[in-house]
Order: sequence, then structure tokens, then C-alpha cells
Amino acid sequence: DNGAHVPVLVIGTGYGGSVAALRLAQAGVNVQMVEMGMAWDTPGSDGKIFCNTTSPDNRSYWLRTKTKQPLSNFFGIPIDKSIPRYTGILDAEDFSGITVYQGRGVGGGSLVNGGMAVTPKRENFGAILPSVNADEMYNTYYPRANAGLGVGMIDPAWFDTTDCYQYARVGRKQAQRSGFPFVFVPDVYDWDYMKQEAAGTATKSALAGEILYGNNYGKKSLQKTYIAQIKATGKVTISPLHKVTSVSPASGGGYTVLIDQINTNGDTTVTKTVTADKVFFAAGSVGTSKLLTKLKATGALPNLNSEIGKGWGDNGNVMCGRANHIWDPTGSLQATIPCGGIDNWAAGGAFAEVAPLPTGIETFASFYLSITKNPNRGTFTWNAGANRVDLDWQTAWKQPSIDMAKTIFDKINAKEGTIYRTDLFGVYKIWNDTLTYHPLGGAVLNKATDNYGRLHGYSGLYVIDGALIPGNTSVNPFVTITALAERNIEKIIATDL
Ligand code: FAE
Repeated sequence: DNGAHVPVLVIGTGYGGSVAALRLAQAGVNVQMVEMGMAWDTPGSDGKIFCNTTSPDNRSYWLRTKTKQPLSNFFGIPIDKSIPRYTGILDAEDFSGITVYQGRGVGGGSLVNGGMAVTPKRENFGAILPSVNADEMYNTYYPRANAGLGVGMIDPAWFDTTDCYQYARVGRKQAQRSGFPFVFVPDVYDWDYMKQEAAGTATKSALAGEILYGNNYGKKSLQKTYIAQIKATGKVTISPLHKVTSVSPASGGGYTVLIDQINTNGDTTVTKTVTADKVFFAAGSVGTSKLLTKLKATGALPNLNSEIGKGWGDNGNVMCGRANHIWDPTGSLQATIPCGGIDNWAAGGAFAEVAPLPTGIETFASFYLSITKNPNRGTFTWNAGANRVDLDWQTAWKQPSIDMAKTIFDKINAKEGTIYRTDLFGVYKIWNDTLTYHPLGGAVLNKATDNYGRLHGYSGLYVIDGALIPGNTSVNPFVTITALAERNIEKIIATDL
């Protein structure tokens, strides 16, 4: 409420924010969570909370009048359509040279993502978070995160026979024929539920094409895991459609937090002021970086150090499709939840998830999202004239990612006698090199903060989300974000409360 004083305020309700709020509440602390997106707990007129990928409506995009689908074309024909402007679930946030996709709502990215819950290989961890004790992570915090998130693995016997993973079996067969290992990837989807979907005994979600705009049944988003536990403590208040715009030292100690309450048009209806003893920035890599960059530059938090806004990366994301022969159909029914990938990380720097193309018709296409060790890093800066934060990324910076992905797909094409699809991202465009699903960095651990996320320059201010990770995790990032948050909050509760 306006004028309130709270012990702890958490900005954002994604992975980092949910871990912080849960552990603080369990330690007896009252927590106020502030989330700019909607609650996503009420069905629309169609009886569903979330809309379907094949028929995006106002619920699909954050304050856009036209969809911006990652896969923008089919046979070269643009498939984006007009939608009413609304505080929808998926934000396609445009910066120069890159569109950054993010979830908006209570649950953050967990609402929109594929649920792939991957712990990086131990030997890669030193390059991901060099200042963090790997033994502690692999013995304690990764297991804690996996348990808290409800991570599970597909039944390999079922994988071998079910229609809905024919596309992934084609991906496996072709990878192996070219000498690449295919690995199963854990996920937070309820695999028993998916079996029931396939058997026709449960309402379909993964098998109904739901992805990107929310999942109505089988996926264990944070709403079903950490946030359900948070609600059970009775010590946490969550305010959706509230956006933090400023944090600055309060005269009597603690911090003054300015919050805009917005309506579903995105317009501010009320501006509130709250005082908090401690503030956790958990607005996601982009949200936290934008806030801190602005607050440092505009004099609200001038003592933040010069690492703010730096070290931002795209996790080396790049997409492509391949055209298969007519005797290699990928199936008209495709589970939207990916379950495997091609691991060529050590040799060429690419971990390629075999992704679905859930169009409902046979496409003979194989579709991949590659994660690569792209070395390029962007910087956020305050643009006073335009009153916004800019990111200096360039599309050409994806070229190393394309080269690394080609180590896999050029070889598969040569072996199979196949070609790339050129019609999925425009007219004659093989690579989608203008987006990321995996923003990381901008307030890097042990640089902008100490080794536990305490911001340099201010006691009682913390970063606890993907902004801490310096640009790459070698695999999909949310398990690492969750595990790092578990590690940091344990230390903070033990020493700072
Ligand atoms: P995040 O989950 O983004 O939460 C931040 C929250 O803060 C959001 O709810 C924002 O609305 C909110 N917020 C931002 N600014 C403000 C403000 N000023 N005031 C109030 N609230 C604010 O952050 N990762 C995987 O590991 N596996 C996958 O399969 C996977 N698939 C993905 C698919 C898609 C389409 C997308 C977009 C992402 C995917 N990701 C995946 C990435 C993953 O969702 C992402 O790394 C995490 O959600 C980041 O977690 P954070 O806690 O950093």
C-alpha cells in the first residue's frame, strides 16, 4: 500500500525473486513482491487462463498491437497478426540489433518457457560462474534447485514409441548418423500428465500446441512450485500490475521505492511510495540492468560501481530449420516441450535443442535452438535524451554463434543430403540471429556485486536473478539462476538479517 514500510521488497516474481521470497518467508521475514505483469490466475472467456500458440489473442504479447512470433514466416509468408494492445504474457523487447523475449507476470519466464531444466556439466561450471565454489553448487544448491522446481526426465521407452516425439526421434537419428551425441534433457513438465494427454485421458496442453503464451495444464511453472510454497507461508504479499520505477536511500534509513500501478493498457493509474529496509532486484537480466543503469545515471543510486550494465550476453542463442526428405516425416502431432538435444559443446561450442514446430500439419522440417559460446558482450547505457536505457548489441555479433551451430547442421545436411529451410524467418533467411530467449548479465556477480549478490555502494540492496550471470551458461539457464539464488539467499539470511 502507498506509504507502507516493509522489511523486504522483491522486484519481480521470476526464478530469482521467488527463491528469495520463499527462503526469507521461511526464515520469518515478511516480504512484499512487486510484479509488473498480470497474476495469470483467472480464466478468460474461453475458460482458459492462457491462449494457444496457433491462435494468439490479447493475452499473448506485452503491449503490442501485432504479434512478433520467433518463427515469423511459413513458406516465406509472414504469419504475424494484429492483436489488441494488452498486458499480455510474452514481452518481445526490441533493442538495437536484438529482440529479447521475456515472460511478464507472476512467475516471470517460467510462464512462457519450455521448462527445459538443465544443470550444466561440471567441467563447464568454471567458465560460467568463475568466483563460485563448484563443489557447493553441485553438492547442495543444484540439487536444492532441481527439487524445488520439480525437475523430471522423460521415460525413454515412451519416447521411443509416442507419436508426439517423432520429430525428436528424427533429430536423434540424424544427429547420431553424423556422429553427434543426442542427450535427453530434463524438464519441469509433468511427464505422467503428458502420457495421459497422449492417451486421451487428460485435457491437452503440450499436445495442444501450448508454448510461448503460457501452458494451461501440464507444465510446472513457478506458480505450481516456489510460488505455491510462498503463498502457503502466509508471509508474502504479491502485487501484480505494479512496476518499480525507482529505488533510492530513504532519509530515515532503508530505501524509498517508487511503484507505478498500471492497467491492462499499460497506463499508470496510481504512483505509490513504499519504504523498504532491504530491496532485492529480481526483475530479470534486462529488467534489473535497466533499473540499475538508470538509477546510477540519474543520481538515485550514484554510488553503484562502474560494472553496472556491463557483461550482458545472449547465451549464444541462434535458431535454424532443416528440410527433411519426404521419407523422414517429423509428425503432425508435436509435443511443445523439447526433451533432447545435440551436444557438440566441447568440440564446437554448440548445444542444440531439438525443438518442436507444432503447426498441426506435417512440415518435414527439423527445427533447432542452439546455445553457443558466443564471446560478445553488450553494455546497457542511459539515454537521457530519449529517457530510456539502450543496449549496444549488434546483429553481426551473432556470427560466431552461427559458425558454431554450422559445425553440427552443415555436417548433418551433408550426411543426409538435405538443406536448410530458408522460409521460416523471412524470405531466404537461414538463421534467426535477431533474438534471444536467454538474456544473462548486466549486474555480474563479484563485479557489480560482491560474491553473494550484495550491490557495491549500498548495504541492503541485492541482485538475485539472471543479471548476475556473465552472459552464458552453456545450457538453458533457469536451473543455474535458481541454484545461484538458493546459494546467495542462504548466505544473506545467515549474515545480513
Ligand atoms: P524472470 O523470470 O525474467 O523474472 C523477472 C520478472 O520481473 C518478470 O516477471 C518481469 O515481469 C518482472 N519485472 C521486470 N521489471 C520489473 C519492474 N520494473 N517492476 C516489477 N516487476 C518487474 O527473471 N530457460 C531454461 O532454462 N529452459 C527453457 O526451456 C527456457 N525456455 C525459454 C523459452 C522462452 C520463450 C523464453 C522467453 C525464455 C526461456 N528460458 C528458458 C529462459 C528463462 O525463462 C529465463 O532465463 C528466466 O526466466 C530468467 O529468470 P529471472 O529470475 O532472471
